[in-house]
Amino acid sequence: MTAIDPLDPAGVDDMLGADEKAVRDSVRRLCAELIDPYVATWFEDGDLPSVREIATEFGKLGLLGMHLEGYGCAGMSAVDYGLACMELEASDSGIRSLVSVQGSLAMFAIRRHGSEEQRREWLPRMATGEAIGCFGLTEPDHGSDPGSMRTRARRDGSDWILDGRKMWITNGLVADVAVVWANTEEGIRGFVVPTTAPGFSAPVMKHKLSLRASITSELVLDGVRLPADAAFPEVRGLRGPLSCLNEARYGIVWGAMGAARSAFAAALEYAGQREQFGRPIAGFQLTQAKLARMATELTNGRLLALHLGRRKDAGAVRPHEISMGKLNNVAKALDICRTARTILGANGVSLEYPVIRHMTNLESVLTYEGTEEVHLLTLGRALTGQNAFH
Ligand code: TGC
Ligand code: FAD
Repeated sequence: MTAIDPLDPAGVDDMLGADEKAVRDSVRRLCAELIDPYVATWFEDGDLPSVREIATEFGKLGLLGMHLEGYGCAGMSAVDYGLACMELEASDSGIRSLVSVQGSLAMFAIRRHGSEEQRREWLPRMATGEAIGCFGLTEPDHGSDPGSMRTRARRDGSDWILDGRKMWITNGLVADVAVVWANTEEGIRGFVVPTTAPGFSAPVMKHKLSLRASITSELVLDGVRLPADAAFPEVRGLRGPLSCLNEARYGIVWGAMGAARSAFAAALEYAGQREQFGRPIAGFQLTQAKLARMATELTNGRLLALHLGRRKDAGAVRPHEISMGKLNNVAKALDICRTARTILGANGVSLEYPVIRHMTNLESVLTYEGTEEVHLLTLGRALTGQNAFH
């Protein structure tokens, strides 16, 4: 029998071009050096101590805002960006989050909706990692329903005054710039807020048992005065933030498969080495059934991600397709991690192995960027034409 690559038993890699494989391999190499030796400790400590150094190294490789054009961004394809997300999340979902929030949320918002001055001021520094961004949409009382947000921006002469609170904001404490969405007399608008602005603070959120190698904060806006040109000039309404979420959700479609691949690889290796009843547990039919199902779902998930990536590069992908991808791939990644955990027995709950870390991280990934229910209803709305939200 010909030997197969157990991490790619159906040859999905054959659908990638040489340049795409080179992008993937360079991200994989950087993560192996910069993240993998340390990430379990960061997770255990509930911190990301070297976030600035990581951002700078990612910037050197062109990973920050890598699918954006101009202003120092790498201008890579959606598939390249997806492959990068998969490698980053194979290291840790928190590391992919750092890059998602920077590139797909904060930078994308400024690139798509910002004025020329806002782009020139922030994007080149964000692309190198010198400046870190965050994206404030969720509030304590408004998560799935951001349209009801209470954060408010009012005029004072030509200035804006922002008051309100955002919650669960990735990178908040370490950010140099926050893209904040607030209600105004003209509906929801986006604001570019330097985090040094008086009245702005970002108290860190503690007690997370998921995504621990990631900094999560509240954003407190207490009479933050901004000049007239701090607002995104054109975009009004939820369309603004949701256009950014499409980008980040797309990255998660790939990223989740990275976390799942890492858990699968750990389980496969463990099953080959661990002996019970005088033989490797990989020889038991029930273990093989688990591994076969995991490999099949990994393959399905990667195919869906690649399909959506090719459609995104062709300008054809629609939001409900991204909902389908996030819905499927995060749920399947969680299943894979949970099954991997059982194969490792008691070792499955130890941070000596990556499995429980990925599994608990994915609980956050299931909820953020639209919960499973939000994506089910978004897909349901597209299928039936009936809006179940309102
Ligand atoms: P709805 O009436 O559906 O839409 C309002 C306006 O938005 C437009 N729209 C979209 N535009 C672009 N992309 C999309 N995916 C869009 N979906 C809707 C829509 O056409 C409409 O435009 P217009 O011009 O007609 O006004 O709004 P709704 O209030 O019914 O809400 C729909 C719903 C529930 C799907 C939406 O609110 C939603 O997606 N909620 C989930 C919120 C969410 O995902 N929050 C994520 C916060 S950020 C985060 O989690 C970062 S995690 C860190 C990391 O990524 O690592
Ligand atoms: P809720 O909206 O209160 O939902 C609670 C439950 O009710 C869920 O199961 C939900 O699906 C369900 N539900 C709600 N509405 C319906 C409905 N109509 N039908 C059926 N069920 C429904 N946000 C940001 O803005 N920026 C960030 O950087 C960011 N980073 C995050 C990092 C982490 C680690 C986490 C955990 C979250 C982060 N978030 C961020 C917030 C995240 O986007 C929200 O948690 C998410 O949108 C869900 O909102 P919620 O937690 O308020 O839950």
